[in-house]
Amino acid sequence: MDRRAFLKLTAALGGGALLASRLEFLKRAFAQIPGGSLAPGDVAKYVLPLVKPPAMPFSKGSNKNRDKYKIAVRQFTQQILSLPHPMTTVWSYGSADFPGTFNYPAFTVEARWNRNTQVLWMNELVDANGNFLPHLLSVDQTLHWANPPGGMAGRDMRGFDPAPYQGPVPFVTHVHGAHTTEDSDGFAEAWYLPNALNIPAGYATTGTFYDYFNNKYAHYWAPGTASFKYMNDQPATTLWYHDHALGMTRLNVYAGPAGFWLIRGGPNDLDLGYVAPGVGDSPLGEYTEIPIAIQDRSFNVDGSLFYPDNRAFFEGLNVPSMGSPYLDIPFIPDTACDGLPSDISPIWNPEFFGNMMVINGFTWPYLEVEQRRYRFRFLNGCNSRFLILKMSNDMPFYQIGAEQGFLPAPVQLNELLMGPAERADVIVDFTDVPVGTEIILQNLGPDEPFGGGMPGVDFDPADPDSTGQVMKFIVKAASNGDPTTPPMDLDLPAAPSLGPADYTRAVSLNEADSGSVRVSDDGSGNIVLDCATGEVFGPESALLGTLNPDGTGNPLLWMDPISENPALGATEMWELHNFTEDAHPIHIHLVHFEVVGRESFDGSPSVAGSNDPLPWERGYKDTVIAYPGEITRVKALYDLPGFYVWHCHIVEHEDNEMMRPYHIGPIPPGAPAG
Ligand SMILES: [Cu+2]
Repeated sequence: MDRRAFLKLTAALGGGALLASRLEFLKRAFAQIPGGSLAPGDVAKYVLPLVKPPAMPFSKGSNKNRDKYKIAVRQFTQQILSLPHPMTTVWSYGSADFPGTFNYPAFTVEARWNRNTQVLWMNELVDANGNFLPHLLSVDQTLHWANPPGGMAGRDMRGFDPAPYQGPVPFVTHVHGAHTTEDSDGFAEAWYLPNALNIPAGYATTGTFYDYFNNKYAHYWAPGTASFKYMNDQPATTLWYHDHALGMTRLNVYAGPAGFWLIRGGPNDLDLGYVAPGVGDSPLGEYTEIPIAIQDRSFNVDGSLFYPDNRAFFEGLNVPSMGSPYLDIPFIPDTACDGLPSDISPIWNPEFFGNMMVINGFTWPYLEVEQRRYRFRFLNGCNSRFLILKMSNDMPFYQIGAEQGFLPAPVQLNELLMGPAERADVIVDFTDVPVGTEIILQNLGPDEPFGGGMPGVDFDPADPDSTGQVMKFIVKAASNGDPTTPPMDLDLPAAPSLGPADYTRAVSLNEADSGSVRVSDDGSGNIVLDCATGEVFGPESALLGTLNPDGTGNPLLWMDPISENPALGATEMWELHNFTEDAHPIHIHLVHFEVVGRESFDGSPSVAGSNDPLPWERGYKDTVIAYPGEITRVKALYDLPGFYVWHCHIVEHEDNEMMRPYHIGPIPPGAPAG
């Protein structure tokens, strides 16, 4: 029995059997991935040009020491689907001083190495009258979430109202991969509501850690805002910014707000001679350096974003177009088996896979490229989906950088594997491609959770008619000479390696099934409560944790005391033990880490293809794929004191316990966590 089959069998003893049968069911029942009322086949591909997000303009107050921005998140409509489909209501960021800068995805923050960026982040999810706007999507109040209705005593706790939350939206922005002090990191409990006129009485308007940081550092943040400072004192690289509010990141990010944050200059940068859009440049102009955010989304025929509003969707049940079968189990706060309360959230879905590809805010765009080289900074901005990018004509990518800077040397690749939140800085050379050639950027990753392995061998690749296509390149003649260097000739200025670790820390990735809901198929395909003979329903959540002395995982909740407490200035090796049956992209805030290698529990070779770091993992990273049944080792310097988080970047997992706070240095007495 191979290891993958073994994992499947062991998983079948828990909730995995239901999951497996669900996937089989979906494959039988659908020609394509279920989503909203708009079918992907009804959206024309390659009719919209790729948008190249221009640079975010400065606000007043910038000086020779610091760039200053006022960046608000607002609600607006944007044409995302190909015509004649309607516009989509989305959220995104823009400069509060320049109304024309609001766009999904957001304009790019261009930061200079070692130069401070000060951002006043403004939650402006309000209507024209100053009243709050409710969420575009269904917020599950039964997760451990921000919970403003809980008031000061009940904020940042689990709620018990199974109805979708209709109140003002908590929001806090995190610059993913930024090296910042704790108060500027966007800690999940540092959220704040918009400064709306009609906040219901008794609601908490700020998260626990917003108040903690505001008081500790005497920030005097105005209501509905937080001012964060970024030092940009890290190797030049591709970061991105997005929401991080507790228990609702999946929804806040899916609604649109995200943008690139590029750091340029310093000892670990190289002027490669490519041209990126600047402040005031046209998003449809011609550039040779282009950030490309890839996101899967589903839509309804009215143009609105579709995201599931019930757990049954995940099970492949209660899909309106299919009638029955249905999912009939008790959810929180109802009573389940043995007189125990149900622990299954009614709305949350364990993963979500959109059925259309949205690239820089357009469905399946095209890009005209000249016969020359281009630098693309790819971001996997999907909620759950792992991407395997490939050019339809088999032309290579030359990867030069990962999340935290340049690789030690360029790597030629025919496929780019990217977990959620990973970035790949690549050069593509169209010089010798004949004029008129059309190349599809394909996706061979699965339309379901990823566990490693090869498309077509270990899993079915994405639907070739929809999510298997990303965008199209159309080659035209060069208008000028190409001043850039052939990629394999580049001498990259990668940052030096870390020294040996001072401390090795074992942590775990776990999945939990229900403790009180047991179910069976009633013979008609319906899944119903069956306390007497049913099997355990799952998954209930995914959890990080520590390792028990016997080598098993010790799952911990978000609210459990801090267990990862590196000394200030320590270099630590973290060993990520993945006890689940899926791969998880693990992100550690603040630090840039080296991938040291992988080791399977049973001694077989890593499903990654090598136990050594893969060639594109040899630069610094901030997000790493931890494969099932394996230990993944990462080493980093923990060099600033304070509270940070580490989490899975499958944002559905992150929102339901697959995130833990950690603290560097002694935990201050009286701090709200520890
Ligand atoms: Cu995960």
